[in-house]
Amino acid sequence: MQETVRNFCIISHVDHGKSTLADRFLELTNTIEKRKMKEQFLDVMPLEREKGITIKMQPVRMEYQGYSLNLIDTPGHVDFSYEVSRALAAVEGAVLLVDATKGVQAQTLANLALAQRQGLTIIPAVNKIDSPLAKTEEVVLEVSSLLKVPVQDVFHISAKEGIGIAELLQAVIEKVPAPKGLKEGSARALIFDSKYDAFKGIVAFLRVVDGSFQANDRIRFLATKAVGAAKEVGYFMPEETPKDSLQTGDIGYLATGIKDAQEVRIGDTISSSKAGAVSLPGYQEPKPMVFVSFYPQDINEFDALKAALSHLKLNDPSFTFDIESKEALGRGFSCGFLGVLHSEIIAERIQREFALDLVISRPSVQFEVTSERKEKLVVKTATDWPDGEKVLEVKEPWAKLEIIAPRGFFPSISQLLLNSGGVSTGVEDVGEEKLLLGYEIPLRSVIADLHDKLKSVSEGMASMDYEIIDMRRGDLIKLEIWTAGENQDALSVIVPRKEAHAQGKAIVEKLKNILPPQLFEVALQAVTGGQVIARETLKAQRRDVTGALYGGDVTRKKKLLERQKQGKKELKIKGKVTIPSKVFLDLFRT
Ligand SMILES: Nc1nc2c(ncn2[C@@H]2O[C@H](COP(=O)(O)OP(=O)(O)OP(=O)(O)O)[C@@H](O)[C@H]2O)c(=O)[nH]1
Ligand SMILES: [Mg+2]
Repeated sequence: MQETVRNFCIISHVDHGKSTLADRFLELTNTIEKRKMKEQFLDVMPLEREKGITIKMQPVRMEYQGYSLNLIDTPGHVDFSYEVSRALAAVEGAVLLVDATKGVQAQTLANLALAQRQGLTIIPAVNKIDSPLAKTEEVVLEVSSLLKVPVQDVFHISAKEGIGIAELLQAVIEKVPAPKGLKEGSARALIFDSKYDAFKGIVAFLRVVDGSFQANDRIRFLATKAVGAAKEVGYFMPEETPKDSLQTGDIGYLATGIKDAQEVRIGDTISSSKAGAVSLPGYQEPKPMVFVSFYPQDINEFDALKAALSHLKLNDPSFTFDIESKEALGRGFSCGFLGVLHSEIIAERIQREFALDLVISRPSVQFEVTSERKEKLVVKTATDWPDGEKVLEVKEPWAKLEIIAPRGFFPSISQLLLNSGGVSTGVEDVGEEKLLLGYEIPLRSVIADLHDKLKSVSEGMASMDYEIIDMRRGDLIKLEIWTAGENQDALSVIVPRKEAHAQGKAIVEKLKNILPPQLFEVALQAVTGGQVIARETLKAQRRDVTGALYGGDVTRKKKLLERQKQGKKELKIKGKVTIPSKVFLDLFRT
């Protein structure tokens, strides 16, 4: 029954209590048995539970007072805002949650803007009112002025203590409109997420817009032109529970039986008609801006890594991967991500879910390099740098950064941003106590731990959100690391000219400490434009060639040492250092 369906999601800044609120809704509606309940129930991935953050959106259907309530819990971290935007396209309303101890923060604004752009009904609620640190009245005022609604319209809740939960759900039923859409005629549904299942094939997460889908229905994918049959349809309860059909306005899943990731795409429309169906507006695929190379530690596992990346992409279309190879590391992938945490999560998932050990490069941005001979070159890793050619211009991505912080931290935050190459674009008031600081800054500085630094200069009180604006000229050069006179290109990095010396020094020093001892002396050099700018020496290790000799045969001992000396000399000439993958691992770890 379309009239009794309500589709909504919970959005907020990271950690404001979305998943905990979802727990209370699941309890109130008896969707989960009491004895099975656990904190942040919808954070089903082990990685989410360990890190205490939501990474994937999670839909769940609840039956309550004659209504079918489809809730989608969303992540709050800035790297996962593509998840949020996909969830928002599947619903009519959003509960905007704001932590009473923190107030409005950067992703509160960003996610609210996304929801408003979708034209959703927004229901504001201030959470954690039980906390001794709660500044409930102040935060309610902040939220009411942000949304331009009366203070009475802002709900006061505690997701932890279960205060105000039934009233909030009642408001969802009353305020969020029932889904529109045509009951009769050909069926259309938006694929807002998907995952791979060894038995069911690719499972598409659907928002049915028009008509209905039954098991065994013939289906068509409008963008990819693939065809198939619905193997199974059902609801998220929250585990996949088969049903006879998915009705107009429903959120549920459809198992496609299809195994080829190219055929089932998030954002595509599934239709039941033979011809003529019009595609639903899909999603603007986000452009990855942070690049990290993944290499299998065991070079024989290249194909396994490729399969793992393909499977994960079904569950997260926002990262990209392209084959690359480096002499020292073999074949691997240059992968594009929406942020550093995003890259760490995918790397972790590969290691856990597919049992593959990886060598992971440092995150980098994508540069545009114009050299004398070539037109314009896209440089994702230092290996792509046009060696031996004159570089005329380098451009790098810049971001627009928004920081929300209590007034008192203004000086220390300004200093931090100045040191990171940021340019102030303005300051606005957010309520009485806080400021919204605008900056433009190289993305390179944002991904180099800016968030952690911001937290530390603001005692954890400041929050930030960023988005890419354009490419700008920068004074950047390639920094090479040489061992025994040989360029180890896998270790090259692109750095601002004025930081080259400090970074080069830091790398060779670290390399000296982690490189296993060699039989000959090894020069470790940082080189830019053919010039050595920093140097360390790894002393030769004297292997105990005489150890196996007992007694006092001095002449033999001498002879052996002599031979070793000679051997070393030869090694020094043709000496080649093979860097084990463990060293790359240690070196890339920040
Ligand atoms: N005191 C108090 N703590 C709460 C309340 N609601 C949630 N928390 C705590 O806040 C922390 C974050 O809660 P989550 O539910 O994981 O927050 P979230 O918004 O889902 O976080 P992300 O999904 O990572 O953005 C947890 O430690 C919760 O126990 C509340 O009403 N009162
Ligand atoms: Mg959560």
